[in-house]
Amino acid sequence: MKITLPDADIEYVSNFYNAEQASLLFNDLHQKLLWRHDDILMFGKQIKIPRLQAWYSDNDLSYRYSNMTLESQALTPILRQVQRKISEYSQHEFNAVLANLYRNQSDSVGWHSDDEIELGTNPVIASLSLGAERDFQLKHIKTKEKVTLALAPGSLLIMRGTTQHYWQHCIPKRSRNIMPRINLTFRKVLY
Ligand SMILES: O=C(O)CCC(=O)C(=O)O
Ligand SMILES: [Mn+2]
Repeated sequence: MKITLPDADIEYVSNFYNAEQASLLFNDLHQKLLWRHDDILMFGKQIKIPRLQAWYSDNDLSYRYSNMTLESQALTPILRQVQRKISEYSQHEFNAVLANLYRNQSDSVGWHSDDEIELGTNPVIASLSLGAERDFQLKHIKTKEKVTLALAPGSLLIMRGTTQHYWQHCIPKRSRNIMPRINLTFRKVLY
């Protein structure tokens, strides 16, 4: 399904993996990925980011953002299998995946665009959701138009074209209890 928004090209596939496959994948990745609790430099202080992360890439590409460098691991066979399925569907090549683990409702990611210089202009970002459903918000940087999409387990969100240039996105904290969620964002790092 196409999400129709100005200056964006966003596709949402609700059942990219069915419920059973999504739950198996969640359990496997939850147990086996090398989850790290990284620090971010904020106002001169090192503070823990509100989620766990793991960075996997071909060719040992490291990943720098917000003053952190994530050390790369080679993709596991399961990540490779997921990458292949997403590449086939999207007709796009990826060479890296950032995994996020939101342990509960207090974990989040703040407003940002996936606009790191290493991703080039108009990057294609494919984002697979597993575990609990979480709200994903988008905000246009000029008009401030805001939309909320609920990302269901097994769903795939593909952002293309100028999306990262005009829109920021976030996963907000919530006050009601929410179970863990894993998100895999596949990217193509150019150098
Ligand atoms: O968890 C999500 O759906 C989004 C994660 C994200 O925006 C990122 O890792 O850049
Ligand atoms: Mn992002």
